[in-house]
Amino acid sequence: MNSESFLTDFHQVAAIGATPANGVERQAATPEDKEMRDWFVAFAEARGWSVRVDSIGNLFALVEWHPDADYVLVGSHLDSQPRGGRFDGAYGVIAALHAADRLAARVAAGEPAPKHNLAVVDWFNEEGGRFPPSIMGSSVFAGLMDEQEMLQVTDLAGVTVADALDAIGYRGTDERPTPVAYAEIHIEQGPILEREGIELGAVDHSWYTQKLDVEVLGEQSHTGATAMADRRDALVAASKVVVLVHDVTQDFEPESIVSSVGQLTLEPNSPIVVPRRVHLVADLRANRPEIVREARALLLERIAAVASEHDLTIDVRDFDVRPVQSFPEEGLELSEKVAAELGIGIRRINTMAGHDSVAMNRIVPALMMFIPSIDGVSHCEREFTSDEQMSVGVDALTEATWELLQGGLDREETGR
Ligand code: HGY
Ligand code: MN
Ligand code: MN
Repeated sequence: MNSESFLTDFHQVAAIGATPANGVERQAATPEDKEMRDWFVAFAEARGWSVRVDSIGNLFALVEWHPDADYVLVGSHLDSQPRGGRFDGAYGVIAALHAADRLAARVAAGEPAPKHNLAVVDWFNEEGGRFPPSIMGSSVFAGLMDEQEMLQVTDLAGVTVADALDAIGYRGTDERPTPVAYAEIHIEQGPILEREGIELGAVDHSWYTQKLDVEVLGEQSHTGATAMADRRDALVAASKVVVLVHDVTQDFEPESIVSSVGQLTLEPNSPIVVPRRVHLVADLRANRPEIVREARALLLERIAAVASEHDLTIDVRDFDVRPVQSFPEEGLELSEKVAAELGIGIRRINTMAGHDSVAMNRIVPALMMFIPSIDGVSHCEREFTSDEQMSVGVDALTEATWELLQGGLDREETGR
């Protein structure tokens, strides 16, 4: 198998949910997500691989050499952010399918069958744009989130995860493949590999991450007939909270913490009514947990001052808290060995973005690799990685997966 067939598939799939400026709109459990999943199923079935869908919508293609062996899982996610990039997640799933194709052909051509079976996975709702929190399907699979609770999460239109999965026909009942190890390749979504001219990243740690769910409760009144002193304007207070979330990063070392408010809803959202309620979500991340915890404490203090200044209530709730994940040393060394054998450059690198590997590393040894992002941008239509860079990644993922299939990250090897 050469990279041509991977590249043909990647560029063909990029047309699904394509937006005018080369991005994609494929939010979780939308018709476009269904189209991506149908493509995944067709790829697997054309090769005689069996397909399973579990009860939170995770989708698996099984390459089985032994009837009762357990599985190395390899994959990523096919859902995207609104008007997102065509590489985030989809690259890792298509690369995993092609790695599996190459390895199945290698065994069919006479190579002894490996110790474990292989399962390629498309994790449901990694992005968490339509249905927060993110990394949902793999976190339910790993037992980190409650499935029944996640099935009842609703989008802004009040549609539940359960109904949305039913609507696209991907709310399954199949048994989950038993994992022994996990591998994922993904675009870096940052500037380091491109800046240093290095083809691969071996992900060693993930950043500490949490969300703040903020509800600002003021009082509705007439924008034209209410004296300024009598207003309890939820949007003015919420706007100050948004700026506080941004400015708190200035209390710390540059680039040691990142924060944003990415979602805000307003009620009643009428041009001549003083807003009574604003709901917003803040995202806080740092390379060390204590930085996020300190920023959170500063924000709670400052938000309380805004509430009293405007005589209204502001409730703040922690959610989607993700501890730092350290990926096993054996996996990092395995990636470095594969890179050396392929003659490609590699360096160890943190991930600031969350990934399904962060959930999977909680239950089995996980290995994550990055390929460069041009200009380091992601979650936007400008997201880009070249064919050459993607092809190098497919080669590396293929060989790393082959090592895992031989038992390269089995527990006795990693002592976990
Ligand atoms: O949460 C994340 O960082 C991922 O992009 N969903
Ligand atoms: Mn992703
Ligand atoms: Mn993403």
